[in-house]
Amino acid sequence: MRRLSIAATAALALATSCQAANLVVHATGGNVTTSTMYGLMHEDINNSGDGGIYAELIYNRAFQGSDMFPTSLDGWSSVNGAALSIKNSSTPLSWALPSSMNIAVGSGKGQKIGFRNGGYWGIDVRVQKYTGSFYVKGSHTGSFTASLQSNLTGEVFGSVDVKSKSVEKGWTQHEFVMVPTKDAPNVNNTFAITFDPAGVQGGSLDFNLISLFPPTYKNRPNGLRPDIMEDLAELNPTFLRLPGGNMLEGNTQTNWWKWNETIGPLKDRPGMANVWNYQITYGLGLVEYMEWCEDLNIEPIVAVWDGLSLDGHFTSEADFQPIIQFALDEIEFLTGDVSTKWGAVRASIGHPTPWKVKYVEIGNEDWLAGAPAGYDSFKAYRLPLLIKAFTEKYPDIKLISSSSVFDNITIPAPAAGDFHAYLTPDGNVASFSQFDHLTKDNLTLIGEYATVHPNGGTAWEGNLMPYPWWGGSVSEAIFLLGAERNGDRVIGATYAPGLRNLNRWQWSVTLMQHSADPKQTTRSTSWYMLRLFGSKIITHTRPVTSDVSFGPLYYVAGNSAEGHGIFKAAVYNSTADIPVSLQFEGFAKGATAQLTVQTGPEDPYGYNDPFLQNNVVKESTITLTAGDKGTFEFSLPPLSVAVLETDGKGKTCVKRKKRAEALKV
Ligand SMILES: *[C@@H]1O[C@H](CO)[C@@H](O)[C@H](O)[C@H]1NC(C)=O
Ligand SMILES: *[C@@H]1O[C@H](CO)[C@@H](O)[C@H](O)[C@H]1NC(C)=O
Ligand SMILES: *[C@@H]1O[C@H](CO)[C@@H](O)[C@H](O)[C@H]1NC(C)=O
Ligand SMILES: *[C@@H]1O[C@H](CO)[C@@H](O)[C@H](O)[C@H]1NC(C)=O
Ligand SMILES: *[C@@H]1O[C@H](CO)[C@@H](O)[C@H](O)[C@H]1NC(C)=O
Ligand SMILES: *[C@@H]1O[C@H](CO)[C@@H](O)[C@H](O)[C@H]1NC(C)=O
Ligand SMILES: *[C@@H]1O[C@H](CO)[C@@H](O)[C@H](O)[C@H]1NC(C)=O
Ligand SMILES: *[C@@H]1O[C@H](CO)[C@@H](O)[C@H](O)[C@H]1NC(C)=O
Ligand SMILES: CC(=O)N[C@H]1CO[C@H](CO)[C@@H](O)[C@@H]1O
Repeated sequence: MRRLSIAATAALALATSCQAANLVVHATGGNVTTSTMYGLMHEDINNSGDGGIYAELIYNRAFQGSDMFPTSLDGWSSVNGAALSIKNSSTPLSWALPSSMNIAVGSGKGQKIGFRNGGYWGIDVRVQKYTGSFYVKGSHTGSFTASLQSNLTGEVFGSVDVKSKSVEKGWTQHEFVMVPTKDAPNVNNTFAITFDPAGVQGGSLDFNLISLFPPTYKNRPNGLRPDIMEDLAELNPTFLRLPGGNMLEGNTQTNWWKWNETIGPLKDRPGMANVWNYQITYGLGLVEYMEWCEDLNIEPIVAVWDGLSLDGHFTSEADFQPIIQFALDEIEFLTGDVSTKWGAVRASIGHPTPWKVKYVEIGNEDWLAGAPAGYDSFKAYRLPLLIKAFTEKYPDIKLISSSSVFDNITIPAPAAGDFHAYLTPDGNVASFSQFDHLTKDNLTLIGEYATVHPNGGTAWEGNLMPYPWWGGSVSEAIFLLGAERNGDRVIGATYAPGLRNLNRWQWSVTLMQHSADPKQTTRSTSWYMLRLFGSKIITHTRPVTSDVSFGPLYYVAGNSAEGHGIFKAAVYNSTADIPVSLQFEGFAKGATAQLTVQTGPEDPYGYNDPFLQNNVVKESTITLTAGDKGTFEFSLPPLSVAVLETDGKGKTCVKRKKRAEALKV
């Protein structure tokens, strides 16, 4: 990995870096923004869904498999000599879960036998309520013992007896609640189910869908991990792009994310061969994504499949009608009232009240897989036909094409685009003015961005950096300032991907990292930068006049919904502090503002390390009082990110002007 220190190279640019900036934020002009700027994106990439935000603790809970990832006993091991095997029963639990685990009683006498599971690289055991269930088939009298114990010492932290209802013919579900009596000192624990072999008639029992949940965010059944959700909530996000990027597309024309198979009881969800090298359960399904949005009070951006898979194949025009119908049905499922076909299905699984969907995205990165033929088919019929169908049936939904005007496409009205940017720090900064060229007719989402390579390390095949790093995060801030300056034309921006399990991953640079151990849930440097930028929403941009051009200081200014003045800035490629004199037109001497400044470690490549549990981002907030003409004086250090908000006092004439403006509208 090449390391071109940002601070060191910046010395060359020193000549301009000490210059003070005198900025005037005008009280009129500018544009109303979409005010959805900072969002979230979820991609089920290397156990960020299963084993990540989805709180299920049991690994391979239902023996789901595919041609790519054959059904296996991965994650399971025997207790006291029970013989475990995969069985495809002639009476499976469901069409979706054809395989189950057979436990042959064998010769073990007197001792309880059974099986254990080590979770997704461990299980966090604490004195809290665990909710579990499992299906059994086979004649068994007596009880099952569900327990959590250390895999290192054998110490049992919690256990519960569940009376057997199991019979020879047919599957019965057993449910239980367990509260361990002690916190485990580490995550090296297993969950086990054991039973007395003497109670078994017929030599064996079949088990399937063995599930265990810790408490979830807002106590949702089949819900999400509270610590990760709390960290996401703290970002004050406005939307979630779901269900993902590449995962939506799938690997082939038969293996893609089928929303209709991700809903309803878990036993009706077959799962899929994920594009990131593992089978997913579909436990985190369409409804769970909507509940995620509901719980964070954010807008879903629902991406629908548009016929392209990652192997480059795409649906022909002759066969395209079912693809359109499938996408329309998905939105009917979400938004239709109970008298519609799919609205009734939604009601039947416990959600009679329709959700609201404001944005639908068509496909994912259609410019990439199978290009140029795939992209040509997108431009020729896949995109236009879907736009036409949605415009007719759902005229109020804002449509987003998976490619943007920066990807060589003229997007048919009224759709917007989606631009993805994985750049170097210098690349981010160079993109600062990119969105200035959009017109009101070319709105765009920035559906994915992240700094993944250091400067000079631009080869896509090259190693990604191990984690987001502070210099990269500052450059992302500048990229985002460029987007916010055009907040009337940029719908929003979302860092991608969001999460990475430290035990299994192939994309290292993610907003957060996690493992079974909540102590390792890590807020990256970019997470801190985004928390600061997301904490203040500019609902109206304002023109700024300045006596210096952009660089090394970059900024945007505007108003919040309450009419407070907001100024966001970042400093890149400077070795000296930059004195800033910031005047908000219409503010008087004595007005006050809060200024929060973030700086990083001396080494711009410093990062937040889940194994050290450190935080390299320093943040401080001070109150400033305006001098003459309502001017705030402060200075911003090299590689810093800052947000200033006036407290709204001392701006009487702005209020009058705003009122006059409002009347004009
Ligand atoms: C407002 O939008 C127009 C284009 O629609 C743009 O030219 C202008 O720079 C914007 N003003 C601000 C302050 O962002
Ligand atoms: C069970 O069925 C799956 C396909 O659903 C197949 O891949 C697997 O080989 C079968 N296993 C056994 C033990 O028959
Ligand atoms: C439990 O410990 C054994 C060896 O002590 C190891 O082989 C096994 O992988 C561990 N299981 C889990 C789930 O950690
Ligand atoms: C405990 O579990 C962690 C996480 O899975 C693993 O990295 C570690 O090797 C385990 N320790 C022992 C002693 O098994
Ligand atoms: C879900 O929809 C796909 C595409 O129309 C279809 O092939 C599949 O059979 C459906 N699944 C179920 C369970 O109905
Ligand atoms: C842009 O798209 C058009 C139409 O699909 C194609 O003919 C042209 O080659 C493309 N240009 C570039 C630079 O990709
Ligand atoms: C930062 O400074 C270095 C050295 O002068 C220069 O190569 C690089 O282009 C600068 N980056 C930006 C984004 O201005
Ligand atoms: C996840 O990431 C690792 C590490 O890059 C990679 O080797 C692996 O193929 C990915 N998938 C699985 C299932 O481990
Ligand atoms: C590249 C592109 O799609 N540009 C479009 C932006 O919007 C204007 C106005 O609708 C179109 O004329 C352009 O083609």
